[in-house]
Amino acid sequence: PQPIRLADYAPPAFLIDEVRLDFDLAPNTTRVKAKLTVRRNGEHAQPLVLNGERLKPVSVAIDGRVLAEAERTIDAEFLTIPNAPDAFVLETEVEIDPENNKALEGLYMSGGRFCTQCEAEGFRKITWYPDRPDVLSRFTVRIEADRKFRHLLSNGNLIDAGELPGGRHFAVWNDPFPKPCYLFALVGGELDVLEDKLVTMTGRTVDLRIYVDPGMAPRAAYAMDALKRSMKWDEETFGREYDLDLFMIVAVRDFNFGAMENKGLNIFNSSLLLADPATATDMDYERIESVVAHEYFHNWTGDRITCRDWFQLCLKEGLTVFRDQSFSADMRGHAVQRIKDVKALRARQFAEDQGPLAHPVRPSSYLKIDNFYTATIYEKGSEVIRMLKTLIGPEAFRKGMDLYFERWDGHATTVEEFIRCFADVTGRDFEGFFAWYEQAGTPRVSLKQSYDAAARTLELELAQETPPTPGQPTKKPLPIPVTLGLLDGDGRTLAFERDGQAADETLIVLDQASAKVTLTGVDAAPVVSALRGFSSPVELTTDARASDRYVQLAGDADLFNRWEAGQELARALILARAKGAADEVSEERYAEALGRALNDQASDPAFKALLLALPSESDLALAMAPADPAAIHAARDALRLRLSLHLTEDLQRLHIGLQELGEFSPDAASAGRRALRNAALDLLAANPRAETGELADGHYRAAANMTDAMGGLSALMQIGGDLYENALTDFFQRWKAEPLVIDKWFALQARDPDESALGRVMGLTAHPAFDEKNPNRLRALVSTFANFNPARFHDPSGAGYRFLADQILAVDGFNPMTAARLVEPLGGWRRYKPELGALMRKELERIAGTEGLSKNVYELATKALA
Ligand code: BAL
Ligand code: ZN
Repeated sequence: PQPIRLADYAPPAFLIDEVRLDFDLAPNTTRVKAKLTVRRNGEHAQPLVLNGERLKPVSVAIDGRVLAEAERTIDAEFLTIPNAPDAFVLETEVEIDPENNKALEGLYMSGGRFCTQCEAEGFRKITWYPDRPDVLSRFTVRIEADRKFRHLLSNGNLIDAGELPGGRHFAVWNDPFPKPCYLFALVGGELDVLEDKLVTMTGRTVDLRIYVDPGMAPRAAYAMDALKRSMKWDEETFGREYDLDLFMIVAVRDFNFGAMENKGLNIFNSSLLLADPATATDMDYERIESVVAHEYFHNWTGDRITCRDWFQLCLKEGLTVFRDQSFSADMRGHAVQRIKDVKALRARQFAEDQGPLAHPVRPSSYLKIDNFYTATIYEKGSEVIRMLKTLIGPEAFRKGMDLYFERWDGHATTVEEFIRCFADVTGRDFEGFFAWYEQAGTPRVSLKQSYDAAARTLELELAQETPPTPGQPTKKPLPIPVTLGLLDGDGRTLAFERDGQAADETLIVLDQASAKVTLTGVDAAPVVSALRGFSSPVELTTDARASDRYVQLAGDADLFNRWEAGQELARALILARAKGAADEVSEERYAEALGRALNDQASDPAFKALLLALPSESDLALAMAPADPAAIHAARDALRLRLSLHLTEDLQRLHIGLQELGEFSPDAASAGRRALRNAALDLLAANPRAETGELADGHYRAAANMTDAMGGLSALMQIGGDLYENALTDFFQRWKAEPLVIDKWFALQARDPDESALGRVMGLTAHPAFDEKNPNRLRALVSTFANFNPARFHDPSGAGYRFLADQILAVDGFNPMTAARLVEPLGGWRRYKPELGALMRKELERIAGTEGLSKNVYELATKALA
């Protein structure tokens, strides 16, 4: 297959001003009539070429005249009309089969209801259309169906509805805002609805409706609350008001994405919408809040202003992630949110950057755009916006955003035009900054310090280097913002001067390969607190000593760096053990420091819970070359045991003291207390004594909410034995009617590091509750195993890799988008011990050599091997 290249972009040959769609819904034989008002875009003689896949043609007519077969060609991908007039009405009719659409792209059925997913290229499975984001059109949609499909929904406003003979009914929707077809949505089915209203900043009343499975409306209450807070936040923070009189969200169980920002009709994976204390964990609440906000924020960054082409995906995704992260920080606390965002960035994006699938925030070619909904485009895309804001300051950032909204409203645009808005409001040149969009790889920044006590100066020597990535052997220097402060030996903020200006903190922009910065007026030998708040997405190495890290862990004014210091210390201890050089004295010192941090009454429980969590095994694997997952697992467990022994009394005290007596509340402070209590239990469980088993079992049985139930179950998993097996059975029996909870049951077993886990996971694929056609269930078992159980996935026999490859090949037969997302864990094969790498490679070769592979899996498997 030939790649699609950014350099080949050409404007659309034809534009569509109006679209009228008529759906006659039936599970196996849905008829779709499309009436498009088409006009030639510029002077040219190109044919009209419309995308269309898996469509059964019924008719094609221009200006009312049915075309003869010789006047058009239809193949597996296109409808081509060579001699189209300059302006005309094209009417087509096709038949589609939603019931058998298991790729979950286009129109399909989930739980007996019709629903759609069109981003990126699903609309072409509904009707013939120029399926590209720069063709914006006004849509009117008539839906007709049997009355048992009670709610018939589409984008915009309902303009007509009524009953029809034969037990049928219809609804007509009009969306006044021009949009690309990837934002089209349709839903048809029996649903319950939770309703609310919101008065906007200009006094308009917007109806809010969340549609869910019958009986589930109470579980949408938190999503509704999050939606209302998001709408107000976007008004207050970015001056953005909602533009239609109605905003709808629909929850579906079978969904490839997390959620989708269709104009006025968001469709959500039910796992990111439904919550109550009994069935959802605090992490679920947190994710619901952030994804509801994310999809809502797309209304301006994605819908009102969209992407010219799919290479610009980060224009809407990176920016919208930045907006949702900022919202979550305002809702839940900036430091804790930042730590969680950086953990996710490192786990997913840094790993991506270190492997064969590394790509820039704005890639320049692809086979399947579906493969680029990646951590790089989303999370690193957000980091780039964050750096932009850091570099120009919050006021100029807001002005640039205002200009962007004003200049590009109603258009499909590019990253260049976005950045131009900031250049225009600041008068600054962003040419160097643009490299952040075009250059893949995680920059490595080094920092050396030298203090001159007599002169009271601190000299900082900074250097940067970005390692080669596929297709980019050499890299240029990037403008890297490094926020930096100083501490004295007791952890107190140490003031200094930079260029004669007194400061507690300063921003150094490293935009050359290396630079020297001198700080003056430094009264004592300082501890340097660099890259505060993780001011850029880089790997920082410094010449800081362990003693400096302890000072930071105890008292850095920047909470991110307090946490980071703890992680650095733990990482070094675990890696030393993994290499056979355990430093027990330092381990004790670390345990003592952690104990002091835990007893710090001033700090937030959510923050302490993060301090208690050691770096993940995948984080550690990135820091070990070549990575040895078994050694990392054993070393990390050994340090956990030491901490558990050293901190037993502190942990027990926390576990008792944080017991919840009142009613459950999902707010951040309550969630933080539960997080700390469960983190304490988790560490206690690293010490498999009989008492710990009883404690974990008691915790599980006394749990009054899902957070605590999962905390108990997870602790029991570490201990194993009958208590664990009985709790697993109990959990399944109790929750077998709740798919979202049963997903947790599968996921928990998938991340069990016990030697029996691979056999158990393989056995679970034959469990009556396992359904590979449901992406949530598939991800719960297979993706959790491959991504979060390194000790067992990297079984020396290669059986873990073989299991994953078998799953990828099976799922590729019906859902290529979801199958392709499973390839990444094999992609890192070069980073592992040679004997493991060879086995991973073998499975990639088996995948790539399979006949009939989808473009999605082919692209990732071949790139991973290259
Ligand atoms: N646009 C795809 C889903 C999301 O990022 O919101
Ligand atoms: Zn998004």
